[in-house]
Amino acid sequence: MRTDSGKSVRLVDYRPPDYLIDTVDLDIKLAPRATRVRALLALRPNPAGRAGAPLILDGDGLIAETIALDGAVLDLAAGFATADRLTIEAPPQRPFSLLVETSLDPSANSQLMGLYKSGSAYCTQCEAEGFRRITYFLDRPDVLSTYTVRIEANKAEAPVLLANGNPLAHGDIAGTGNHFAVWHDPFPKPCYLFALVGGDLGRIDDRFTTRGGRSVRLAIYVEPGKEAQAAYAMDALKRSMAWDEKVFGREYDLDVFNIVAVSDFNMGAMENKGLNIFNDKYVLASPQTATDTDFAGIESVIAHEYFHNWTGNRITCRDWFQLCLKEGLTVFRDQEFSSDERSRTVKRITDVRTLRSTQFAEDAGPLAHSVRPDSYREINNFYTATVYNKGAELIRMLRTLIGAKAFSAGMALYFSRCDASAATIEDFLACFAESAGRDLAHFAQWYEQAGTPVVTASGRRDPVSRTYEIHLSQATRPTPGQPNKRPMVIPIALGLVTHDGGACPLHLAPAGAGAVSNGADEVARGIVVLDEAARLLVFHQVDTDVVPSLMRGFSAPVRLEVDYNTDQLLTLIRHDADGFNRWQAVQDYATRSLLAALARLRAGAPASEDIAFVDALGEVLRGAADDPAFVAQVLSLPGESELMQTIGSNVDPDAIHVARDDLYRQIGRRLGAALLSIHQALADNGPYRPDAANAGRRSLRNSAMLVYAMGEPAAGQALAEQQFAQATNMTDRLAAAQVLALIPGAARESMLDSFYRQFSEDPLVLDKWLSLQAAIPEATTLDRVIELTRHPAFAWSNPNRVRALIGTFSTLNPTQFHRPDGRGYEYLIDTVARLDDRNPQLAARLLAAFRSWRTLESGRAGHAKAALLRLGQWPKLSPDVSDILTRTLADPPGPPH
Ligand code: B3K
Ligand code: ZN
Repeated sequence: MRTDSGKSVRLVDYRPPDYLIDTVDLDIKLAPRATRVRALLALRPNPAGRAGAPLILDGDGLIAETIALDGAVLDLAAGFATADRLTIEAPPQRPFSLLVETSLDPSANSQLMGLYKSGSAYCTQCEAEGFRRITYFLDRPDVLSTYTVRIEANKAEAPVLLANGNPLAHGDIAGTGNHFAVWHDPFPKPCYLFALVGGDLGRIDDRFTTRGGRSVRLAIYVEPGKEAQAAYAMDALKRSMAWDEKVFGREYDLDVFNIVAVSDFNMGAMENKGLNIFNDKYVLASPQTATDTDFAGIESVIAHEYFHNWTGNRITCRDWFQLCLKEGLTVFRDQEFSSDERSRTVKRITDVRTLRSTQFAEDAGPLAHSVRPDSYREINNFYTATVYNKGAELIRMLRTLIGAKAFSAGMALYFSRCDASAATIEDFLACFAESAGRDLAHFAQWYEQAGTPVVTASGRRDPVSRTYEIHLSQATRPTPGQPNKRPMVIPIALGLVTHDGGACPLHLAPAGAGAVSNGADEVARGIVVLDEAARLLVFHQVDTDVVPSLMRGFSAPVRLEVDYNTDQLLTLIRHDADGFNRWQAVQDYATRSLLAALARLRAGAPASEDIAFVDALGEVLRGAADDPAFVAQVLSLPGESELMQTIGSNVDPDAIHVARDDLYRQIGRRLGAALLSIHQALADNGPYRPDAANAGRRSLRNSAMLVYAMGEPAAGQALAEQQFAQATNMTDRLAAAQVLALIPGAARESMLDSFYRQFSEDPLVLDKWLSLQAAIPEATTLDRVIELTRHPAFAWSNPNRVRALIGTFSTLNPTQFHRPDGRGYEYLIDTVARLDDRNPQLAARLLAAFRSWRTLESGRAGHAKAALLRLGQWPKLSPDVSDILTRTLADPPGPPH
């Protein structure tokens, strides 16, 4: 394991590389314990670098066997090649070659970075800094090289040999049992996009003809026997390729596109040029093993990695500070793809739920950072919800601000101007400033300033002047390193909704002195822009009482606070033309009801029913037939983690859980008959299909069952038992299991037994079985989790297993992770410490579950702090864990000055 230097890398220190590497010839002989890597690099001084500078190549745990400069072998005894660097003090100031031979042990690579073995297959992961674990290199994204890769391996052990680009040659090596394959990638790329795979894999094939007539051979490689489970991924790939041509004008550029699914993988997938490597969770699916959510996840990750071919690979990042240039943009692209393939409103709702529960939480705590950070100690810790999900929101806001037409023109300009380069956020924004003819300097602050702005709005109608006034203001709380916040550019999509369901046309008065005026084009599109601390909007010709519907479609990543009364919320729930805001109004109403219940709980006052809220929900339920997937979202109350943030300080997770359960119980009781009839009416008949319409019906049916069971436990249990026994697909089976898991007793244990027996051969399904148990909100769960780590279904070496069990416990089971006795924290700290040696990236991810510890009530906060301090005493921590720990414990930012 690398030790922590404690040093930060800073954006302001960026300098172009002193040397460039034009071509890389790799010759790799795979063997489980001693893989030989021969790298021939064609180097030259970079005209933009410092003349005569030493050449310093990065390494990480390398053992050099031979090094030759321009063919002359250098004496390794001179000590210029250490485990983590190769230094040539005075390299030639003309093109020269460097030959490096290293020897690796893929079987011992438990970090899953560099070249490692997953099961019996060899595979690689190089982003962000894994290539330096294979050979010495300028391991930075602004060094672009053309790669030719020869792989040799025992033919029986690894009949499949893959690398980036197009296949050039392959053949047997007589008398050795070995064979080889040569691959060439004509597109210059940074080394983080390098990949190779060797193994005994099954595959499915297909073809895609691009708009320009290129016939591309597609293949997905999986563990032998699982080929049929890759069909949906292949379908998603072809749809992604067609969509990127249609919507962004992007065509694929190689003769082949290969995807390989492996079971040991630190994240979802990796976009290596022409050879995407996937966590098998995002490839394998069958109706019996995968839920509708899994199918949707596969569709979006397949699309995401494919879309990286242009946003990430053809145009890459100059340095890791620009990570959002590829990630935020590519998330935006995959969100748009899924919106077009499925329901746009429902997709938006689920994306915003994710943003609020992950990114808003990150932004409100010690790990807050800007979308483009300005310093890092360990880059792997910056693959965050802020870079990815908030990064995507910034692209969406940009499109909202400048309009779809200027946005597409800006994208087209970006693709043509920045192709084959390593670009920055400034390069990207310049294209849109040009296409829209606008200065985007103020907008660019979204990339620099961390924290979630709070927008406050209040409205009032004056019947005499027939005007409606909206006072808008914004403020952002301090975040680490940023005590003083500036106002941001916030596009607010809005409408005025009348109580009988009409829409009032928007006649916005010209802005008064000192205010920023709104472009007529924006108002016509229903957009106003708040770019100062406060703004007063005056709408004319408002002849009837209206309710402002603000931030339609969630037009900016902010928290909106509006002083609606319940009548106004009901008007929005009934009549808002914007589906997102109809859903949001229910969420707001529910939050209000839950906060009131919490206040009563704190005051020791008796619980009371919120009949008005439940009846409002009942009204939405009556329209269930029109849009089941939407109604399922309406039935799902704000999550516990979201409520913890809304409360913000002195948080008691148990009280939140009690209040939320109680509201569900009220809904289940009062609307029981309606819920039950929805469950019956939507009973599946016909073969399983994963498309949005079918999935939407299942989602409403299963939400109805869950809420019904909250209100009527005995009848609900019977219903769930029956559904569990009769289910013909995993969506329905797991939904029933989730209901049963909440009810203590023999039925639960027998369900778990039967689930295990049925799927004991399928690790991805057993992950669901582990998660089901880790999420039980009962005091015995921690012991159950500890017990399960000794179960044959569990393995510390596999990130999916660890996340399914420990990740679920620490992030999706708030009452038990935040046990009042602190044992949940102690356990997570022990786990992080034990995993750190083996897989620091995974350990650091788990540790991030502590990010909201300061918002907890003092007893829990004290236990959390003690556990974190104990980890600090550990003799040796990786840079990954040490970085998260230091930031989590740092003093909170002071008030603005
Ligand atoms: N680019 C990769 C993530 C790499 C993470 C490195 N720690 C997957 C993706 O975002 O597409
Ligand atoms: Zn990505």
